[in-house]
Amino acid sequence: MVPLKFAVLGTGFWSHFQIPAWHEVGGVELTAVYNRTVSKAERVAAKFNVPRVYADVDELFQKEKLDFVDIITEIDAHAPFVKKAAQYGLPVICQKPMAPDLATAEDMVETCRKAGVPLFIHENWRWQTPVRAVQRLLCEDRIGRPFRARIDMISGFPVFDNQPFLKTLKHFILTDLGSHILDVARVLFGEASSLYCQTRQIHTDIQGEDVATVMMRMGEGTSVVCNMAYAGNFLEHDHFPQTYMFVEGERGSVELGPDYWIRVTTKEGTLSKRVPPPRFSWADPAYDVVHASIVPCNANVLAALKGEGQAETTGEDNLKTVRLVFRAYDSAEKDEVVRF
Ligand code: 89Y
Repeated sequence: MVPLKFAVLGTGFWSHFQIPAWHEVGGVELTAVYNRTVSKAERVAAKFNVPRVYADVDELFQKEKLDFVDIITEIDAHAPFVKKAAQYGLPVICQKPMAPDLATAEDMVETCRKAGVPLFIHENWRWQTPVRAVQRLLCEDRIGRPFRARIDMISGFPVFDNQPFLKTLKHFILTDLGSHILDVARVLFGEASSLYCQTRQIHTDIQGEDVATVMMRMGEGTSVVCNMAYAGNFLEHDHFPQTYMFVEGERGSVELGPDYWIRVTTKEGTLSKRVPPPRFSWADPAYDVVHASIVPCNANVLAALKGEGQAETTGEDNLKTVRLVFRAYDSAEKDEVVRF
């Protein structure tokens, strides 16, 4: 099978994992990279043997024969580059969060729809090994209908060290982490019919909120509370970036705890199982479970690009997550429940 040719726009922190994850999946050939600061693109090209480097996106689109483009730039560049890809009729993958606000995200999806160009969002959290394991348990109806759930991603890890731009975001934790956690909530419990959110800012040297609590009624009525924090404080079970969960169902409960332990409790007792992610040599050990999830996320999008199935995280699907993120800001600002 001829590999699909693609280019990467944006060669920051995330590209160092996204690119080897593509190589892990296989069936693709990275022919060019672009970055505004071209020396950064040159470094990434040398590291991953990419033949061509560009400092001009139009020149890249005109000269390269591509099957798709993968956008891993800063958030504000997502919309202009997605629209440019649509102009060139090129299928496009865009990193989460899709856009800095809801209207821009809606416009991106509409532009691609009108141009007949497939748009996929690189939303990888739902592809984490432990998240898929919880999803399977719920699908197998092991604990009966879930009536309440808690999803926690709370850490003192200095996320700003590797991603300094996060400090400058006016909207921080809900866009950066909420995009993932609210997406996982949708995958496990269905769409939200109501939402209430409170936010806090604990760091004094950042622009946005670093703590968010979101409560939603989801699917057939499950109450879901998502606790998120990057407050920079000290916690006993701080295993960044592991997500913990507790799901109560009519016949039992599921707990996803530290170190990827899942406990399923029913009238038969408690069954424990460890569900660690695969370890890849190119992944940063401090981000293992997240970096490992890039591989199945890319594989799912690639299958859709090859016409072998429907991708989970299309632009249309991700718009539902983006809506939750920005309605959460509305709710926090007005201290009001939002109904969908
Ligand atoms: O940017 C975020 C992501 O997508 O995964 C973890 C992270 O690096 C910090 O929240």
